[in-house]
Amino acid sequence: CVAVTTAAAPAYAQKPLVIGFSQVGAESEWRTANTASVKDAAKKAGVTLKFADAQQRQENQVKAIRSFIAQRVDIIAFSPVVESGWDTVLREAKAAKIPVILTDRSVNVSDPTLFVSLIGSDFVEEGRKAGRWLVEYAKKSPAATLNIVELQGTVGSAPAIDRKAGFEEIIKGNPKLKVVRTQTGDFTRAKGKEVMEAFLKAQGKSINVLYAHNDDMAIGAIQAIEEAGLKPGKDIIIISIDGVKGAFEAMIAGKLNVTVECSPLLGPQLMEAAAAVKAGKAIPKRIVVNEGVFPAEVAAKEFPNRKY
Ligand code: GYE
Repeated sequence: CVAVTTAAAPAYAQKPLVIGFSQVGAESEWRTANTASVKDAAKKAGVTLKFADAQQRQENQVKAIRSFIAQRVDIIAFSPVVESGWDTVLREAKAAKIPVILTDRSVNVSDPTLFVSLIGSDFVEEGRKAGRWLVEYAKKSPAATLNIVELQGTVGSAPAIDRKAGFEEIIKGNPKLKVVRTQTGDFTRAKGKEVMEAFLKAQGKSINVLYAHNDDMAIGAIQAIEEAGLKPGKDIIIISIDGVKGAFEAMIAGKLNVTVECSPLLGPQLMEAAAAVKAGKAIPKRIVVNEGVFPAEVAAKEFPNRKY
């Protein structure tokens, strides 16, 4: 006869973990790599991923989160396009007892229990690294002043706010370094090019340095600089952030001087954290990613090792 057992179902018979993930958009090479990392990691972990692209609009993210709540997913994960304005929808998730994990970007909320953890980079430190590279460059430059233009990321986003603050912290008090123009390029190539064209028009040949909050805007700006008859990487020194392949190609071509690494490969850590939360385990409130700085001199050697 066949024994009837009431023991708990074995692990392989358990329902797969369901994660609702609201992505910022597809604005940059970084973002494309980040999306691929999350999708790949979900597949490998046997997680059912409900993926929504917000096209860089907060209202779309709020809608996606509400739909994840209605579908009763196990975990909601999202990369918030901007920092503020999340209290209401996150309170709804909490009331529905669905844990929220933030990836990449942080939020500004009145109640810190509205999310379990933030997995992502230290953007202030990235801004500092960019600033430190420039301070070293300035020491060797014979120029009395270096006029800097800054291409900021998406207005109100954590990386734009923090990369600006970290950079300013390091360069302030250095009499040689002066930010003459700063404007958003929304983290895209097209906007980076457009805003750089406006900077060049307004400043003529007086721009010495471009600090771009991401590689894509720097790559767009490089086009604008070339079209203006100047040499990117020489007439204008260019510093950017992310470390995507396009940046390494630009460095190898001598058009970009340095990129500060920001890893988009957050998928595996997200899947691990989600499984732990589902199993009722405590996870750290902040999970930071380790990253480096790559000047143009090491670009050719490092290029084959780049995974995004
Ligand atoms: O640097 C930029 C992207 O949030 C860290 O978003 C991310 C930033 C990244 O569009 O390229």
